[in-house]
Amino acid sequence: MIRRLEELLKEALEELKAASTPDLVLQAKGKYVGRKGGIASFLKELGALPPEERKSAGEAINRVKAEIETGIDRLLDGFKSSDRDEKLKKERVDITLPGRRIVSGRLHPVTQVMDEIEDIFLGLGFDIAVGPEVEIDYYNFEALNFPSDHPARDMQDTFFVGGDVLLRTHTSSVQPRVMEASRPPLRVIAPGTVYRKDSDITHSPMFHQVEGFMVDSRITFSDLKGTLAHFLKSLFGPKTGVRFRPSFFPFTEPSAEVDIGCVICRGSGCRVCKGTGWLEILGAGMIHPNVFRAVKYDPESVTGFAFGLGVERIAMLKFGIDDLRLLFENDLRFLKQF
Ligand code: 2NM
Repeated sequence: MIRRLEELLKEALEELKAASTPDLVLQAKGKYVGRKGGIASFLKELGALPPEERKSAGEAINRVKAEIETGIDRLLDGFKSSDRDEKLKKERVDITLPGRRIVSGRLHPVTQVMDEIEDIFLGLGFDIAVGPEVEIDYYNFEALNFPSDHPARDMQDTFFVGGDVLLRTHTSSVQPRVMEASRPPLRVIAPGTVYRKDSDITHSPMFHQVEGFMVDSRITFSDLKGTLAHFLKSLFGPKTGVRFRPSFFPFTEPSAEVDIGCVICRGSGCRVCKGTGWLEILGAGMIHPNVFRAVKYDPESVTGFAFGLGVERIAMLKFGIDDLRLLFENDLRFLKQF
């Protein structure tokens, strides 16, 4: 029996040596150490042996079985790791490949300037108010003391939606809404989009404004001058010159136009300031008594100032943009520069 066992072992090891795939190894496993394999039939023979031989025969069978199983396990492990090696080789990441660049977006220059203006006024204790872009005649004109024959009311300048409904021509329309809904003291700015039937090299039918006002008892023209000078020096630098010229607006009396020293030539005269050394930057004035009457404030006990500015114009001056249309084309080569 021992001799036959050694023969089985030799045959098994030779077969395993020749097994070139995991399937062939498993086939051999069944044939030699499986439930109906060679080792199993030796175990069946044990019962027929005289009792004194059973122990050593049993030990011999187990030794051969273990040896075959060790061979099988070693081969299967080998297949497994060479499988993995091949997989790793195939899936290897080429770390020399340049990465994909992450492109970050940025804010439109008009938005950047709008944010900066809001920050300055927030720093002065102003609130931010918004109102509808589709507005009624009352808030856009009537409550702001525009006479019925004022040229701004002309069909030629205003987009009418129908009847009394129009696209607001300025964010001043927000001011009577705010005043109606609350009482002084008030410090409010209204940033937003406005619409005018105007389209040429220096006018876009849609543009952006920030308008603001301050109302309390005893607000004076000095408050207007101090506030706006501080605002313009914050926006364009502390050395910026500021001057006030008399002007006219329906909703303010007296009214002023405010200039800054030219940020392009610093006052020596250039194309942008038309040789004057000054740039018109905003309009302002003391709120007209009729505006207060429209919102049921007593013009005898409250006063206030108001101002308005165009954001595109300020963005152009701040960034040195010489063509308004660049702000509306959304050409990434342009927008990337800010
Ligand atoms: C400007 C110029 C002057 C203005 C007036 C008001 C209101 F509603 F309070 F009366 N809001 N904005 C105003 C005054 C706007 O823009 C050039």
